[in-house]
Amino acid sequence: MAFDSLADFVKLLEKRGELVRITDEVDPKLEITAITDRVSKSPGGGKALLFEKPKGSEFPVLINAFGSYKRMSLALGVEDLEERAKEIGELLEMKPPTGGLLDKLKMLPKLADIAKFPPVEVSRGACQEVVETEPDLTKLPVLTCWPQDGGPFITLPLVYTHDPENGDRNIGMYRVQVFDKKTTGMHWQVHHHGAAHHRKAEKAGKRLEVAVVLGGDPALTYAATAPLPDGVDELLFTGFLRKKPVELVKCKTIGLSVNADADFVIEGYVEPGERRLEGPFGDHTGYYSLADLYPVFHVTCVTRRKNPIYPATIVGKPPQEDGYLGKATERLFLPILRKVLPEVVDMDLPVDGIFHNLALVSIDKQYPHHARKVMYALWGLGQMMLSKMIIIVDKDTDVHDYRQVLWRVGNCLDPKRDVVIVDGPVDVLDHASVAWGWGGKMGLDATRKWKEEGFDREWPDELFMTPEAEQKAEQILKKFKLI
Ligand SMILES: Cc1cc2nc3c(=O)[nH]c(=O)nc-3n(C[C@H](O)[C@H](O)[C@H](O)COP(=O)(O)O)c2cc1C
Ligand SMILES: [Mn+2]
Repeated sequence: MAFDSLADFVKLLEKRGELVRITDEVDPKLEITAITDRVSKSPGGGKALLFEKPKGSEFPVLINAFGSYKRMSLALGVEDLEERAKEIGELLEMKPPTGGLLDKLKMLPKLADIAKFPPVEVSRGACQEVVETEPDLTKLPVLTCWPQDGGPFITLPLVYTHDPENGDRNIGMYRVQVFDKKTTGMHWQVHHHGAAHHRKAEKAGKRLEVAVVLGGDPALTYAATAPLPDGVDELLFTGFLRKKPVELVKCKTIGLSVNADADFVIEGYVEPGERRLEGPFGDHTGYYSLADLYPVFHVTCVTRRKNPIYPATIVGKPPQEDGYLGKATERLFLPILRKVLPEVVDMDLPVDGIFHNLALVSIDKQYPHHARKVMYALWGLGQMMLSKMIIIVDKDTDVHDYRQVLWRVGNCLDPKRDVVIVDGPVDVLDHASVAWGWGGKMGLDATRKWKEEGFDREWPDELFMTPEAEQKAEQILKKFKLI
């Protein structure tokens, strides 16, 4: 179920007909993006691509490897994402055994599973087969994605840091702009855990050690994008996803340990107080995120496999590869969200609504203004705080069917009564908000309105045909080959 390396995942993709090798020379500057953008916008997300001859580098580039529902599932070791979502639900449902020995025994496999999750230190790792003490990032096939980008960007990095106060580890995916052989930007946004570690280090006037890791088991790459709660270890989550602990090796020049199966490890540090202009960058909004001041990463060493694969992605106008990483989060985190908000029946974050900017949520409405309670709760819950628009519907609406949602909004909403406008934090990538990092938010209550909510008119019934007439219709339609 777990992959020993990124190369192993490539092998599986190839076996399943999910990968195309591009044997022609292609430039990582714009050309790889132009090709991948077309492929990822083809029906179902197209194929994963392995660019074997990126111009100017000896390392092959893997891209769009997560870019379909099937490949995203395979990356997590399952045929269908829902299998992993179900497991998370079951884990959270675990209750103390009330019955006898049999009841307790039934719990054992699950508990054994949990005991297997934590990462383990090993003495050697494939990620250190080659050690380059004179690091040169320009040897990597780093993509310059869009014409107005500020330079080349590492787009699928796992950024390791430790909390300077309590030592908690964090791994986040934060893009890395390569400035020169040994220096990069560090684009951890203010709401994310890497930035929190950096704030603490700066407050203490301390250097923060950072490792930027590329490749290894794709389950960990996904975990770096997942909105885990503060202090929850991405490696523990990965151990759970892959049913095998992540093996760690000590870095050569810094005190961190990283996943031993990685393809590349870039070791270094961020100095307190140092900033440099980062960006612009063609972003997942489909617009350029503007250049801004961000911390600077100084590279002390690069280690790698003998034959590494350079993993990459591009972002831009949706749909693209990141949409499938996002869909994995939507499915895997629904059971967790429902632990806090059990009234939530389902949720859809449409890729074209720029994911968390627009959330469609169905609820089992139990009391007046229940929809508002859910909106406010979501605006206070982890990265859902960045949602700009939340649409709440009753549980009989399928939130994945956007036509149904529009039909409810068109019908069940009085804008004067049912729209909630508040202020709050928004994504720093949001260019329309009144200010950087905060702005307006809108909640639409498209549920059926109740008398207790002040609705004193009669709410009409929806149209449904009788079962008898439906039966007759079925018979006639079949007979005259109308269906
Ligand atoms: C392809 C991709 C690129 C991303 N780039 C960034 C980025 O540059 N900066 C950032 O703060 N978050 C970025 N994110 C989002 C974070 O990875 C995500 O919010 C994650 O949960 C952060 O981890 P954390 O909660 O441990 O901070 C990106 C996500 C993806 C899928
Ligand atoms: Mn985290």
